[in-house]
Amino acid sequence: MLTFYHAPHSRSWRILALIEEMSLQDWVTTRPVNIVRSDGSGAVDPANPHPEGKVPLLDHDGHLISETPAVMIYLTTLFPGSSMAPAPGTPEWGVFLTWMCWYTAAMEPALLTEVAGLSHPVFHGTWRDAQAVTARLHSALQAGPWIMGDSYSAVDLLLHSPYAWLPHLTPDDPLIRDWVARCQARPANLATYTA
Ligand SMILES: N[C@@H](CCC(=O)N[C@@H](CS)C(=O)NCC(=O)O)C(=O)O
Repeated sequence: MLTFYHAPHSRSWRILALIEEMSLQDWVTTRPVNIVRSDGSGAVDPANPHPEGKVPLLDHDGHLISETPAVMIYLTTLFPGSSMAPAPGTPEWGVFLTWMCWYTAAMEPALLTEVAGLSHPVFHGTWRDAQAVTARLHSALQAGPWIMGDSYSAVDLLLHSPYAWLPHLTPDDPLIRDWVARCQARPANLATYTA
């Protein structure tokens, strides 16, 4: 049994959107939970088994899978054959894994340090900065129309999400702005963004 723990207006909307894109609603039960918000509101929900009280979390028969890219990789591997990820084990899947890990190891930290107004040589040496993120996305989108080429995938869903959440961070780059708009126009994203 698969149970997805979700909090409205949080990072977990991306998993909700993936479930919608892959039509997994009959396989995954979504369970809304409370979380502590950055303004101090909310509370840790005793119904949420995440060890830190966070979302997203996927429970597969008692095994807990957290971290958004891990949940995305897990679901697209468990249910292969959708357009949201290349077939597991192929070279294209290796590229897919690279983008998933790059998001969590470089893109999100770079954008968050920018939001926090912080810079440090150690940060730059590890995850670079927002300009480097822009350059990497621009380069990938030159072939386009999606990050991995012809087909929208979980990579687009994940990588456009900080710009959907914090639009002022979107670089003034037509390739990136148009891609973000195309991602946001996906019916699954429109249906789940505020859910
Ligand atoms: N690196 C995690 C971050 C998860 C995360 O921080 N989620 C926030 C919601 S946006 C949360 O659950 N916060 C509750 C808390 O900090 O207690 C991921 O990408 O899945």
